[in-house]
Amino acid sequence: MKFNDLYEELFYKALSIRLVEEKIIELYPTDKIESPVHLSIGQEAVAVGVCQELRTTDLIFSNNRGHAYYLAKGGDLKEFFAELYGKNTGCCRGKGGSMHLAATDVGFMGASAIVASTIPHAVGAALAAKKLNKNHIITSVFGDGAVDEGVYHEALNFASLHKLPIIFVCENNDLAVHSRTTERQAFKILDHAGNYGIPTHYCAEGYDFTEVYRVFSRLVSEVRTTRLPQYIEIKTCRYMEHVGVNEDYNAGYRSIKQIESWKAKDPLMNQKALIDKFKPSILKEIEEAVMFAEDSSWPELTDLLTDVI
Ligand SMILES: Cc1ncc(C[n+]2csc(CCOP(=O)(O)OP(=O)(O)O)c2C)c(N)n1
Ligand SMILES: [Mg+2]
Repeated sequence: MKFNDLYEELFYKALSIRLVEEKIIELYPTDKIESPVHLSIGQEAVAVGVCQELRTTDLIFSNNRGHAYYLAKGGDLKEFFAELYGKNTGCCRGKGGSMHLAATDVGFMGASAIVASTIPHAVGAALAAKKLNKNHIITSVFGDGAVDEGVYHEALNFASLHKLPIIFVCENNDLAVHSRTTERQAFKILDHAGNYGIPTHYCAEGYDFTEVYRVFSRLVSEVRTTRLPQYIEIKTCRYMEHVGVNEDYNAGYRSIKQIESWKAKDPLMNQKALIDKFKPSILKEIEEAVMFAEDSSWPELTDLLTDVI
């Protein structure tokens, strides 16, 4: 695909992720996708803005809301749908499902259903990069809920103490399932991260891929040069329920007004001309990927223990 400028490229990538997840919503009632799905609809711009400046050799570790990062980092779309279908052509041979995607060939090192569990993996990879004198950098993406976990604190301390080339990205949608940060945290996320001696940054415009890109690409350059950790909190908004394919605005834990004000700023809802320009080719690609998943075969029983130990 040829783009007129960076804005178009970022828009195309973000719109692709949104349309992929809308396809998942459409397919889900058929039960062809049996794993739980945590959709990133509303949060795509963060993944796209973060991944744009990263090289294939840079490594990223994500949480269970990982579709957007898998795709933004360059993960294969056919293998994505095949994985969701549990087929042996999936990126994890059908054993990972939606919450455990990986595409190590493009530096998407994996996602995990266990909150905060990939943060120490990312720090370990950063330690390896340092010890082996490599020049790639590591990004660790997690939600505001991961900040509540003990291992998060150990990981930040270790990365700072050992001066590791890592960027921590906190995707703050203000929710861990249904609980707000004010109900869970007696501290401010950035104040607290800063106390570990890591420079901190904030981006309030998580709906705006160009702004995320602008802020994040500076951190990438910084870490490439200094080989020291950086931390960014990016504000965002999850439109759908925590897990599943429905809206849950009537569930009573957040206000619909807040979501509507976010949607009003969302380019993927408002830039009609660009949506019309790109949507047909993206939908074609999605249909091909779904057909690939449908036509692929299941893993054999004899494959049960391959690649898992
Ligand atoms: C260690 C652990 N505790 C609890 C859960 C249940 N759980 C799954 S997702 C989630 C909330 C995560 O919130 P956040 O990290 O902010 O990510 P978000 O869902 O908002 O993207 C919780 C508590 C879990 N999977 N792992
Ligand atoms: Mg959250």
